[in-house]
Amino acid sequence: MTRTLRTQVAVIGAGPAGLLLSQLLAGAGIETVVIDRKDRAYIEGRIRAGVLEQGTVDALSEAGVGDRLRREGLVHDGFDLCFDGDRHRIDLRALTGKSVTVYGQTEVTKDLFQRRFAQAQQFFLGVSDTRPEGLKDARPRVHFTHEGRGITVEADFIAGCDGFHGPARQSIPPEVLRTFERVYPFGWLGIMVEKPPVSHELIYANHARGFALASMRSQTRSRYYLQCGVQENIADWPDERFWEELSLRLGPDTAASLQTGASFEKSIAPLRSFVAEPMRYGNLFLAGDAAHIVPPTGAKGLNLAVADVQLLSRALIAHYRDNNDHYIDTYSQTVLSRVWKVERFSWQLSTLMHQFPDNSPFEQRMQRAEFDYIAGSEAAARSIAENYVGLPLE
Ligand code: RFL
Ligand code: PHB
Repeated sequence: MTRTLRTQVAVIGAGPAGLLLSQLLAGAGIETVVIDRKDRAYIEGRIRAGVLEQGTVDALSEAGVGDRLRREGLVHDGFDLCFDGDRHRIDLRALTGKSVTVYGQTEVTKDLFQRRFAQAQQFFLGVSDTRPEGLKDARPRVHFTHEGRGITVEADFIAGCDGFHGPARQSIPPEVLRTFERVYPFGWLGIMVEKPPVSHELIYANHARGFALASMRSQTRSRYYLQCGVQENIADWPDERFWEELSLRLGPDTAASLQTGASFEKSIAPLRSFVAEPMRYGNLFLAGDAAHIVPPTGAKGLNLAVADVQLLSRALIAHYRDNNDHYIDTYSQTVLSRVWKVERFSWQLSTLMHQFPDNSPFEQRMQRAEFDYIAGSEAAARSIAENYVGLPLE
């Protein structure tokens, strides 16, 4: 028999977007039910983002999960762009007065889960057959199966925080939904290793052999990426080959201080730009990767999800607390205007920093000219910096 539950906001997805939304709403006394098709250990272990904008750090602090982040997060005042061995530091602090914080998405989700469980939040994890329904009704519903039992959550609103492959966006009628997409002709091969990072700041490198990124999670744990073919097989990338290729792409000076070791995570991620419009349909709101994807070059995906949720929580809180639907009515437009700017930055940095298989010699010279312009113009460098530290919410 199907069990029916009632709540104010049904949240599909317990990634950073769904967990933070639930937490921000709880702070205003608004009740949520959060469901996810994966279990907690899986979600917490998913290695993804590493760089948080100041606005993201502030939002997490406001949600009561800023303590460990402030203690363990590494504050970075700049990063390096390298082009064929030439190196230019983007001084974030000097150019914008702001910095970014290196703190893994795994840690963000652990902190949020811990806080939500401490407050006995209602979760259904490991569900299947998630199906949103009645999006234009006053009481929309989410149906799913949990531990073999059918469950229906009836709510005032549904928040689709279920990532790129989730069912929320797909439940918007095709005649309403418009999507915009660019798939890049390469992926990123990423590894994690228990060794101190090669440099105390991030290095993004465009080398004739392809892009490379030197990143980190802590003073003792490094994260490295290499541009690779989307169809490549991880088995063809034993650690030795990875280190050899990374050394070539970072150049001899940097490679001299590279500490190598056995990787404990290795995966290939495709690169994609994607936007779905609108981000609201009836009483369904999309937030995070459910509505948009950016290539990881600008480190924006998680930050964009957090910004969406800040605006969505403001809209829902105004609805319940002040009976004011202005922010609900303008949510999609407000969020999309920022999303498109962040898409532009991620696309620009990806286009500058990768080797494109069918780039003509002209396009190669354009990349070089853009790097030289950034390296020689404070205005150009500031434009990169202000996007990297995060654009204002609206
Ligand atoms: P998530 O994290 O994908 O969470 C969605 C959740 O929805 C669940 N779900 C369902 N639940 C119920 N029923 C269904 N049918 C469901 N289908 C799906 C999923 O199980 C999942 O738990 O989306 P969210 O919350 O919007 O968060 C977005 C971020 O995870 C993502 O944008 C970032 O990880 C992107 N990203 C980066 N972002 C940054 O801001 N800085 C970075 O440095 C950065 N680096 C990266 C990245 C993403 C990467 N990959 C692998 C895609 C580096 C990489 C390699
Ligand atoms: C990461 O550390 O995973 C990372 C850092 C910067 C990026 C993308 C990923 O642009």
